[in-house]
Amino acid sequence: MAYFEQIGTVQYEGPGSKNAFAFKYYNPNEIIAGKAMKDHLRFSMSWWHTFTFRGTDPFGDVTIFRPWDEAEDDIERAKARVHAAFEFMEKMQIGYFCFHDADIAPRQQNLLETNRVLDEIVSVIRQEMDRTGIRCLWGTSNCFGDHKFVHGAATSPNASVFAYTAAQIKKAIEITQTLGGENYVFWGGREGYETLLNTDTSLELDNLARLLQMAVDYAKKIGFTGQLLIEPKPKEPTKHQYDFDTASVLSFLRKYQLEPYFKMNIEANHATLAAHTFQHELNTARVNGVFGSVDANTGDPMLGWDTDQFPTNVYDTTLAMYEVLLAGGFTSGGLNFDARVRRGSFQEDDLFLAYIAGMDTFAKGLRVASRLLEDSVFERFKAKRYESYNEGIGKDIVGGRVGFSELEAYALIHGVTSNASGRQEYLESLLNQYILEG
Ligand code: XUL
Ligand code: CO
Repeated sequence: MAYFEQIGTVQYEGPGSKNAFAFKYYNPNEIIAGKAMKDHLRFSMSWWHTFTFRGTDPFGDVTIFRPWDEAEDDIERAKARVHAAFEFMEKMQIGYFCFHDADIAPRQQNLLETNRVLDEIVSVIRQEMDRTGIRCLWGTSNCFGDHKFVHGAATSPNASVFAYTAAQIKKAIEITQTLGGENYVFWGGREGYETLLNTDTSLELDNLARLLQMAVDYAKKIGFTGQLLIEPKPKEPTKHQYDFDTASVLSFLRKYQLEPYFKMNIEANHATLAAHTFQHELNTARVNGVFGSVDANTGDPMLGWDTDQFPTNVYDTTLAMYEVLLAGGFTSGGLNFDARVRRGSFQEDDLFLAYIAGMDTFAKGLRVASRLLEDSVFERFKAKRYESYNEGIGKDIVGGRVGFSELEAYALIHGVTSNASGRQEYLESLLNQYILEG
């Protein structure tokens, strides 16, 4: 059964097109900087926001009624979603999907039954993957939604919840492996605290590290070769999430000697919630060698919560793709649209329009970023700005050849040379010029 009969495969028609159901900037096979756009961007669909989100918010009930949700039986519903999802990805020319265990298959009375149903749905997904060639970017486990996770999962004060979390993640890694997932993501859903008055942060963080080490060991044991990723987020649902941002995740990983095994899955709206720009988070991951993948969305600048909107700001996507290109591009990672249509955008075709908007905005960002790099616009400026470290005393500082005494002797004789302008406004207008012209 087809769920989107009235919509054909979305094609590239170029910036002049007035067809709402066409790409204006995303041309999958066009070569940009030596690589096809589809290989640069590695777009992925999030199962949860695209196929299970039904428009609810804290104030309101379901607004989204999908034809694939009509079956009474929840296992039949899960299977219908698989077929709808693959039809959607094929028509959108999206090569990857990401999933939580909980959104591909309904939870059952106990772990054994839940795992059995998971296997049943995974085999339907596998068939669809074989039919279409669409691949799994990453899998993850939902260790936050169910009531047992009320006080956290690996950081719960209840050891049996820790054990259950481990069992759930074990299964999620196994099914990710069965689906050929290129990564496995840890998002610390409720790993954080509401108040320090009842929280032993030291034990909770040790336990979180223990769980991650067990995951590393188990992945190795079963030969899962996908990249393990951590997705930082500063708050929501808890007041303080331990994986606050890239810098705090890095210091945690370093403390527990886990850094070699993990990279970052950077989410745009999570960066905003941490009072960072998306570019900042990507930059921190890149310069520390832990850039992995991206959850592509945007927040609303007026709202302090995770709105998971489709990204439509070319300025942000340009700077994001600039960092991605500087990082050498995606390897196992990709651009997963961890984004959902607004509650009011409840028609099926809104899903297409939303993904077209997000994909075109990133495609445009890629085009501009690659031209900025081709012309070394900021690189040339930066090279000049730091040139005092290429010779004389600067070269000795970075070469580790001088200490305080030598530098004091130098300062006494030479004082300081004059500083140069940072030219911020000029650089910002150059960026505008590239965005507007390209
Ligand atoms: C939550 C979030 C998740 C993770 C996977 O804010 O972004 O969807 O990406 O659990
Ligand atoms: Co996410």
